[in-house]
Amino acid sequence: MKKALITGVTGQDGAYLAEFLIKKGYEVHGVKRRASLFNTDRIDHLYEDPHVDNRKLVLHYGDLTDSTNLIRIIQEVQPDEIYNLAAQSHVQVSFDSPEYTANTDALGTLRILEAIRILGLDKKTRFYQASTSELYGLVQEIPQTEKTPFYPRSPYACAKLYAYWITVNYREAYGIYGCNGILFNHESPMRGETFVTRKITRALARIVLGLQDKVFLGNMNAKRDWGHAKDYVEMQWLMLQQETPRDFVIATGRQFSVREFVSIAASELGIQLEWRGEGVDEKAVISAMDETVLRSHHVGKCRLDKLPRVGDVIVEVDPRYFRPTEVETLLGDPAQAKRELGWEPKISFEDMVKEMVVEDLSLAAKDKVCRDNGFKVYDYNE
Ligand code: NDP
Ligand code: GDR
Repeated sequence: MKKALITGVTGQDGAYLAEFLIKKGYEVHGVKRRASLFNTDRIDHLYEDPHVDNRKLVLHYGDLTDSTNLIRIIQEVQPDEIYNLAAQSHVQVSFDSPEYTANTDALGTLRILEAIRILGLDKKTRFYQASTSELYGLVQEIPQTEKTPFYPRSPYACAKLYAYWITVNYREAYGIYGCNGILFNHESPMRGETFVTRKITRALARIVLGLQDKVFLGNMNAKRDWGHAKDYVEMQWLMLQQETPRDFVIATGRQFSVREFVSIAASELGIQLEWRGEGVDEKAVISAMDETVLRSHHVGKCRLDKLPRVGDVIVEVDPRYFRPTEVETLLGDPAQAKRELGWEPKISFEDMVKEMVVEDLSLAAKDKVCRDNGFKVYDYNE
């Protein structure tokens, strides 16, 4: 039985990858951080009691900023494959915490590669590095391929640039099987709530149920190539199954703006939007509403008694979400992955948005039922 070690197992990709590898018959080990609250929500369905023999998922406390801890875990597990998904992954937060981001995202990667070398696992353990389309930043070519020059635009992207090159360097210097997956944005119902897609689907679901009035966003013109996380973790595994290690762009080849994402997500809930104003004065106003669309979704016992109305402003721009240096446009060309790995994304952009909206509507409906029945619900917007 193969053993895989996943750093960042409690994150969006970690959860999908752990499930995928368990289904493939792997014994999966995950590194989770100590937190004052439970942080394993995304993998609770995979959790097994530590008293059970032959567990498929084993969790270890650890942190990418702690070398000795990483060396010990890797020595204990002796993994065939390491997937380095752990990172301070929020671009805007990296402007607030640049040093921590560099320590985790750049040096954390080095620490794992050094651990592989120190422990003499360089011929046994294959290494996957979660690289990113943010490396292209101020894009030099459209669409972006494995050969497009990098131009990082945030402390996050600069840290990931180091991680990219140190992975290439350890491959060339020591013969470690190390690959970079240059993944474009990928989303899902498990996406963190402060990334723009999930922020939008969560807010719209709460707006239609009367739990909040509007949502504030930043740069509406930013364009991204958004795929589904479930499709992308399969690629992470495929990259480690090849004869020779290589770096791959993983993308859909389609691009939408933040504004388009909002409109498509809103129409899933039966809301048509009209965009008014420009820049910081831009707003989305409800121009039509078809209640039957909303009622066709499953909302359990939730009362639909506080629906928004035509004319309501439900999206406004707040400059606090503008970034000091922005990545305006990203569009990937996944031709190499298609040609050499036979990979194609299975879930379309439209189906992904729908899945996210439906899941967030169901979560919002639970909150609404609690609230209607007198239970206090924790609300980020209060
Ligand atoms: P998430 O933010 O959802 O997950 C990040 C994971 O890293 C969490 O498990 C988090 O733990 C963990 N983590 C953060 N800091 C540390 C640390 N110091 N030590 C140990 N663990 C830590 O990210 P995604 O799942 O979306 O992304 C996975 C990886 O892929 C990241 O490296 C990201 O930068 C990269 N990437 C993501 C893309 C995307 O669109 N999703 C695109 C391209 C690259 P906790 O749960 O405790 O916070
Ligand atoms: P990104 O994702 O920075 O591409 O990084 P995010 O969803 O945060 O932003 C995408 C674009 O939307 C614009 N935007 C907003 N973003 C957020 N978070 N909140 C807002 O209110 C908002 N309004 C507009 C942003 O300015 C940006 O242009 C993600 C992360 O998963 C990284 O870890 C990963 O490496 C890259 O994707 C590929």
